[in-house]
Amino acid sequence: MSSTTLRSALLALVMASTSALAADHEVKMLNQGKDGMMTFEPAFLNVAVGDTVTFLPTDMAHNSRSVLSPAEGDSWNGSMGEKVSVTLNKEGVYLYQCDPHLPLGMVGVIQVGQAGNLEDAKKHAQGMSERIAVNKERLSQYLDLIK
Ligand SMILES: [Cu+2]
Repeated sequence: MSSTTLRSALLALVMASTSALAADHEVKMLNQGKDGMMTFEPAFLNVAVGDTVTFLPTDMAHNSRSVLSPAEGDSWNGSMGEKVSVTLNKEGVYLYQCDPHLPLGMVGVIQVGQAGNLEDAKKHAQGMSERIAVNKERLSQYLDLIK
């Protein structure tokens, strides 16, 4: 076997095992969580490219809708009280909210791989903050967890 053939065989193996290991992360939508009233839990996730995030209607009167994704990144728009899943294939920062509870600070942040669009995300978060009346600090606290 030539070294080039060996290398591509190894690469194929690595790619196959990476996709086989893609994780599914669960985020609960809660009336009351460890961050207070009306929260996603966990509201910050750092996941690998290709991982899936599933939002669970643990309490019913919530939804999850993405409001900022990196270029060509997936977006999602969950219905009220419905489970919604998204597989994140593009690196970057994703911001999402619960539509009825944005004023109560029900927001979340997902980092996938490198946070190349962090400045865009922070700028977008400023606009969101203007519409948050309670628990305003959450969004910036979650953004501060980005590495
Ligand atoms: Cu909500």
